[in-house]
Amino acid sequence: MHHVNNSIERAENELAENEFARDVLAGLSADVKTLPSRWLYDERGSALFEEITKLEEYYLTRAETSILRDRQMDIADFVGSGATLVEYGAGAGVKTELVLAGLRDPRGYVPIDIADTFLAETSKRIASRFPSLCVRPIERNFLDVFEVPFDGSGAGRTGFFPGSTMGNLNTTEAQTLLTQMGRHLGDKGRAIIGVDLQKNVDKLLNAYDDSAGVTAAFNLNLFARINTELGGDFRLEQFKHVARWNETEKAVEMHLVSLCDQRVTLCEQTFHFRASETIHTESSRKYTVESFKRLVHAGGWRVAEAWQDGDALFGLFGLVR
Ligand code: AVI
Repeated sequence: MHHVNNSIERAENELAENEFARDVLAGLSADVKTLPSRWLYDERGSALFEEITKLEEYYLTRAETSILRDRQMDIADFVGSGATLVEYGAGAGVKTELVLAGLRDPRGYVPIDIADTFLAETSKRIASRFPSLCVRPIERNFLDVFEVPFDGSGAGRTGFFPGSTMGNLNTTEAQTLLTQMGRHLGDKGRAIIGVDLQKNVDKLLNAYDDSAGVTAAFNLNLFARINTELGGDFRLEQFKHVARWNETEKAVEMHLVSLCDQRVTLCEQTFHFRASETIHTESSRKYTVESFKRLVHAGGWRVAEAWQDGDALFGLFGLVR
């Protein structure tokens, strides 16, 4: 049995690696080079992101946490009693505990995450803190299409998608997710989504190019990962992290800029980088209350509540169908 499990695990790893290789080869072959941001989160990338959330310049996590604290009772009223919380991209689940602690008689918690270690740890911690809660983890990429097997009537299902991760999705991905959430949570379903708000561009750019260089390390780690996992020969010191504001997209973009004319080989293919050429690695879209309303409307939802922190940096929205 152990032997079978090991080979299934190996096959799964190979599949995931191929997907990574496919994305990297396609992204670096394009005229305008890009790499999908989801590959930023290997073990080191996830640890660096954790560090980012504690930086002075990265106000997002603090602002959202303050809303969850200050509005704990309003959130509980919005969700209602006897609810099941379905979390999309659960991660470490710290914010979840704040929500669950405020809810009246919560019945279930369904964390959905592709990172199995996070998922197992979070599920265990939450189950021991809230012993009466039925915890049912689902190991999936929340952008895939899948079903959520619910117990009972399905009353009181509430989706939870904090952290402004919505901002990292392009419009099609965001619509697909909102539609899928509608299907999972039902006609009476509700959702709580946190997104970063538009503001002074310097403040935005500082949050994505901190003085300690943690975000730069987070971005450059993508090349380190390609070197380790795909046998690449990127010289990290020949690239530089840059954060840019894209006014049309209303997004902060992370790029890696080539500091000289150079070639990089991986998976037996060679790629040419001109001096100053950039590789786009992530977009973080920023919303206004109005633009967020339009986004969710197109995905079959309506904004019923709009909460903000005291400095109006971050928005937490309560959605109904
Ligand atoms: C995970 N996500 C919401 C972060 C963001 O703000 O877009 C990722 C990040 N990238 C650079 N710093 C943080």
